Amino acid sequence: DYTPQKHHKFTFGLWTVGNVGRDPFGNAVREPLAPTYIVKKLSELGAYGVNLHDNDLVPIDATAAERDRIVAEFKKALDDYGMRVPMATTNLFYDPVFKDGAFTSNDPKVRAYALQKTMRAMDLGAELGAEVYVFWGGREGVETDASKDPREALKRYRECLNFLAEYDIEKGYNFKFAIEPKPNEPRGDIYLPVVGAALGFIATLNRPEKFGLNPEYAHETMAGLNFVHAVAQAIDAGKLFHIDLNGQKIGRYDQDYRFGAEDLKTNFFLVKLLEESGYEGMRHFDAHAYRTEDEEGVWDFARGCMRTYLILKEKAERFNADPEIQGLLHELNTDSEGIGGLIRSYSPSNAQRIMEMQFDRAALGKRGYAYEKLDQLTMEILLGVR
Ligand code: 3MF
Ligand code: MG
Ligand code: MG
Ligand code: MG
Repeated sequence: DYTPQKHHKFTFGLWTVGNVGRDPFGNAVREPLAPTYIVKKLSELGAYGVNLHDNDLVPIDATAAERDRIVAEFKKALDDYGMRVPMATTNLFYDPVFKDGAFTSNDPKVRAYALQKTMRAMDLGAELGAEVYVFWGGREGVETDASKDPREALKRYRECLNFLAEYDIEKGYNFKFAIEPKPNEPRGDIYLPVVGAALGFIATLNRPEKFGLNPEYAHETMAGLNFVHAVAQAIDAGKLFHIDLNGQKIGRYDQDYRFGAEDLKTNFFLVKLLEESGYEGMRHFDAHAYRTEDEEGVWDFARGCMRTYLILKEKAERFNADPEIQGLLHELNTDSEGIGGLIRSYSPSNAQRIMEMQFDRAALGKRGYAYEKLDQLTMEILLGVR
């Protein structure tokens, strides 16, 4: 039974199931869905919560009174349907004011406006009970490097994030700030293009402990990278604060397909990694239905994301319980002579013993690792014949 339950911690953005199918070559193909209706539908499908940009809920030009009315209605829907808002973020990319970036714009007025908009959106996120606050720098980039020195851009980016960390502390919000890297689109190049770049940047902030990552499958995959390795590095650094799950082909435009729709094997190892790592955050889907779909197709899409995750989770359990696979893995990881212990940490005596070892290089080079067998057994689990 692959029925999603609240305890699975599945979340969707309002902007995901609410996506109306606009693309650079064509207009909307679906009617917008009211946020309160999305809350109801997702709850019925078994999701835990819904995430949002400020303007997914409150229009950018809303008056204070309109804002309060919209937020009150939305909170009522959350209560009525037992839904939470675990993550909030700022739309710093849609309005023309951000065409040269938000925190990295050449215009200091735009940078100040971006800070104001983010502080207000943090107030909103805190009011809705969000614990994670995401920074996707969608417009933080360039088409031409003639326009700004990338070192200056990083300096501005850092100043703004440092500023917002202090705002968070002063207000007592205690958000976990999660940076979401992306290599390009909508800018020709976006700063902090991949997970590794963001990890390096976090170390230069005033309060690195407040910052972590929100890696997205599509974004690392657009760059042709192995998403499982990126997530593993974030976990290894204690920085996996959130995750954006979806589907994407390498080398294409930003597709945001249903989770698991592309590269089943990578997604299998991704789910296995998340489940085995002790990651306790949300399983968030940042994706949307194909443009061919009507509203029914949107809910098929949402169901599909969660169902595929649960199927892959079960496949991971099957992988772990498979005697032949486990036998191969056991053989690969045996260390009958205790050599691994010598490598684990440097000491003069460990160095001495390694220096004195006689290696049969030819024999070591002839060894077969049986990865063909291992991968085929994995494939057979995924293909449902094992
Ligand atoms: C774009 C994205 C964004 C971010 C969002 C913050 C609109 O490719 O992935 O979605 O995820 O802004 O979470
Ligand atoms: Mg994305
Ligand atoms: Mg995307
Ligand atoms: Mg995303």
